[in-house]
Amino acid sequence: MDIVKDLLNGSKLALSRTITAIENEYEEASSIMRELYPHTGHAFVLGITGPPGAGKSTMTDKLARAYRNMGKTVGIIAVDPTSPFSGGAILGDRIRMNSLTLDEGVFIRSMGTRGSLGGLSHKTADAVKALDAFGKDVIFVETVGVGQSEVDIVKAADTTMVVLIPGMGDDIQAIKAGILEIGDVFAINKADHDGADKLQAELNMMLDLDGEKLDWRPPIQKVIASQGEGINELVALIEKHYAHIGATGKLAQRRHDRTKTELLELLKASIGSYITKNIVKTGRLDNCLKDIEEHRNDPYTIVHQLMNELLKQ
Ligand SMILES: Nc1nc2c(ncn2[C@@H]2O[C@H](COP(=O)(O)OP(=O)(O)O)[C@@H](O)[C@H]2O)c(=O)[nH]1
Ligand SMILES: [Mg+2]
Repeated sequence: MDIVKDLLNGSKLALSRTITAIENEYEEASSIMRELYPHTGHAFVLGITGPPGAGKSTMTDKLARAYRNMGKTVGIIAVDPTSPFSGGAILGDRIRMNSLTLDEGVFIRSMGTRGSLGGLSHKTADAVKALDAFGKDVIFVETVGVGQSEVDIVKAADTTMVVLIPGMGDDIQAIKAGILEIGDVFAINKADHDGADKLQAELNMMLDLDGEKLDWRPPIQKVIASQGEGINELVALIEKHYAHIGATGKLAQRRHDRTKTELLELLKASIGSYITKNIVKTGRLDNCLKDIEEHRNDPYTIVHQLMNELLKQ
């Protein structure tokens, strides 16, 4: 396909169109992904999550610049499950990441909600693959972390950074359930505000209680993203984690698990669309239902028959 050839040759327009196709579930998206797949698997994917307004975009901007200074190319996907906007620009993020828009080595894309959240995490994963095939060295996936479904979005990441801010009070208990488990590195942003040390102490206590990650105790870094303070230290911790999972085989394991989940989900989606197309839309489901309701047949026999037909195809 021409679009794939162009993307692999470095066309930002082709990359942009590919992500649009993924986002809108255009027919061609799966053929594009098929051809891109052999070119993926090179990028380091960093997930960035945390409550709204924590400074994730500000931090992404600073981190991206730090990686650019290290000579790496950067792709950024800002996913906002709460935003109706998609297809290009969430204005606030654009402004926050202003310094990057003129840099040829940076590609920024926002994705908003369209369809289910589960769909969004699958689309995010494909968008990451497109950026990977395009040749980006580092890919940031920024998303609001408030619920489990949003957390699924950052599962596409090799390393996940959780951004917290002081003044959340008792909310820290609520956060514990959701995003504490997924953090490989913690950033306490807005350290210019009161309460950063208190939050750090609380967080340290919680992380010490968490026995699961024995071979990696997630470090905590205080940051003032708006002033670029603590950013280099944060990069060092992120790189340290990446090196750690590489050396211990955890990176391979994470990618293996991710591929497995993806494969299963694709398979389920494919069977689901077979059912929609051949059984629901043709009116067969309604006919079967009628047979069941009038006791000419039962659900078990019908499912057995339909499955046999599907398997013969
Ligand atoms: N005081 C202070 N404000 C910050 C800091 N980092 C970001 N902000 C501000 O916090 C607001 C939200 O930032 P944004 O990056 O959009 O947060 P996001 O919703 O997590 O992406 C913006 O007005 C930023 O300028 C910081 O370190 N200190
Ligand atoms: Mg943001």
